[in-house]
Amino acid sequence: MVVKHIVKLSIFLTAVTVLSGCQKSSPPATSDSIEVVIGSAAPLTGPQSHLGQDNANGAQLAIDDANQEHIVIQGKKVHFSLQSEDDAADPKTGTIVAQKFADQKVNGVVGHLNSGTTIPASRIYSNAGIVQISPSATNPKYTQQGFKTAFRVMANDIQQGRVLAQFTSQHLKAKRVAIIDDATSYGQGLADEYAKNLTGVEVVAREHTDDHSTDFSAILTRIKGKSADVIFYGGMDAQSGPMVKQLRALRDKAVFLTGDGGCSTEFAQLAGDAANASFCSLPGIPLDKMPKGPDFSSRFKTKFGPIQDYAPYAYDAVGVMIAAMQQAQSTDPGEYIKALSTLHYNGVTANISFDEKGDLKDAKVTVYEWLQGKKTPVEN
Ligand code: ABU
Repeated sequence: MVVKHIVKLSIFLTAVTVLSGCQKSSPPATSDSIEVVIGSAAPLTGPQSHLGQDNANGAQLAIDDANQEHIVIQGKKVHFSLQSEDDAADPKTGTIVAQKFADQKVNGVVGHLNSGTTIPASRIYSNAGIVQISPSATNPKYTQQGFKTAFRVMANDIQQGRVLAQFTSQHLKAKRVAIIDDATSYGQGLADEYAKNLTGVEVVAREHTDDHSTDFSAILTRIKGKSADVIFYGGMDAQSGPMVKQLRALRDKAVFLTGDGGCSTEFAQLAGDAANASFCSLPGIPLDKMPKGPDFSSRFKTKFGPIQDYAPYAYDAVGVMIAAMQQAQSTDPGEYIKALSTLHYNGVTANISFDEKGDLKDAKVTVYEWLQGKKTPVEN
């Protein structure tokens, strides 16, 4: 009998844990306190899990900072917590996570990491009236759908593609370019923008892979015969790292160039020496040139280790969301969204304000060169 009760209790507790899906270390809201839950959606499993965890860590640091400020809204103490969910970089899983956040009525969402998940999830957040700020999705379509709830805190791929194309002709002086992409919203979208903006440069090959492959020898062998000056890759670091390594193993000397998804610490780890003298772009200006950048870097590294790519943007996405709540004196997305749309927020990555679509105003893009395992901004 006792065993039966214990089993029942255990099943009940498991069900509660699965349904809530997060650790609840925070105190419950009382009449003089408010509990605010911010959702973070990113891949926490699979080849991009290091990037997803980087986003979640950046968001968590912002939550911790906000709790230390002892923020009061409408006379009530506010406690913030992060609910971090795994969308596996998969569009369908992304919509399941979004629906879960919508059902829970979270106060806002920072995410998703990938354009391929962010775009389908954005309709669900829009229907639920939940503010969504992506710290990393750069496909322009995300903010072109007319959803008032959709914001992003970095340059989009129209801007990034243009900068990379100009860099190809003006800095690299390339005449022949081969383009590979991973057939995702981000990778293919960026490759298309890049190709569209090339002037005086011939595209000698256009190839596609996917965001799970690691063997590119067939593609690279085909490309080698085309004598390209530059190989551009639209995709993520789990592919760009092995790709540049395999390129050098084939003794192809073409310059390797990629966008933000391939510009992470993990890229250099995966590529090893082959990363040397390759180039990539990142939205924004270098962190150490921003007034709050060095302090963020040092605090983040102490707590979580090296920054992969997007942690500072996730930190800013949470920061600007909380600043809007403070300005509106409301944690209700339907109320603070008006403040968010007009706010000027001094972030770690940029002075953040949004245009009418929810894109970052005056967004910058920087091109970096990898030298001895470190990325260094290229002066144009
Ligand atoms: N911005 C590159 C990685 C995320 C994405 O847009 O899919």
